[in-house]
Amino acid sequence: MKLYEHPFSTAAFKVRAVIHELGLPVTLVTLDMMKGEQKSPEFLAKNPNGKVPTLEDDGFFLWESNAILCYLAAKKPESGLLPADPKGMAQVQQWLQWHATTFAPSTSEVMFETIYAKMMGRTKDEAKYAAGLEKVRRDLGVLEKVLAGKEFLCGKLTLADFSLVSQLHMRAPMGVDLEAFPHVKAWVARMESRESVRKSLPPM
Ligand SMILES: N[C@@H](CCC(=O)N[C@@H](CS)C(=O)NCC(=O)O)C(=O)O
Repeated sequence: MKLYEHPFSTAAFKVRAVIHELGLPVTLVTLDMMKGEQKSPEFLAKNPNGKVPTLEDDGFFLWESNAILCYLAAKKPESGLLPADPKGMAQVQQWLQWHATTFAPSTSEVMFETIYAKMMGRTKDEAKYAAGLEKVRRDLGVLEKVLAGKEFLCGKLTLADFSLVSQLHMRAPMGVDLEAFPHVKAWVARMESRESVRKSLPPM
């Protein structure tokens, strides 16, 4: 298998972490995003969105990081990262969809006004930043309630933890403080202490 990715892509980070967690043989292919390799005709034939991460497995191409996580976990059902029982499976899907529809958009708003604005050499739009931060705090409040008395979102370690925690690894430059969310803070520390996650973090 090959994973087309970039070290600074949040969506690729969680896929790398799950690859390490499962011990799957996957070759990383880093695209030169500054040169626009992700929009080359050759790459668009693999993923018409021109985005990373994209997985290639013996002629089969798959994009959207959460779908890739499910595909990889399905190759190792014994890992329990994607439970097979209806409730367990649906609960993981619930969190993957909440990631895609809610938490990735709110954290991306904040990333856009901090990390990306700096990279693009423009000043931060304070109003947009404040609005994004408010949404992130709303979402952290949801995670805080769910994580009270639990080590992981679904009770035991699943894809949900890898997917959601990936939005927070750049919390310092994003100006996101977890002090008011002690259960989230402990969960992030728990996830970031895993070798699979540590090995996948971008070079900062
Ligand atoms: N929803 C997608 C997001 C993918 C995405 O936005 N990837 C970014 C990097 S994090 C990308 O490739 N951007 C390049 C571009 O849009 O040209 C997923 O979860 O895989």
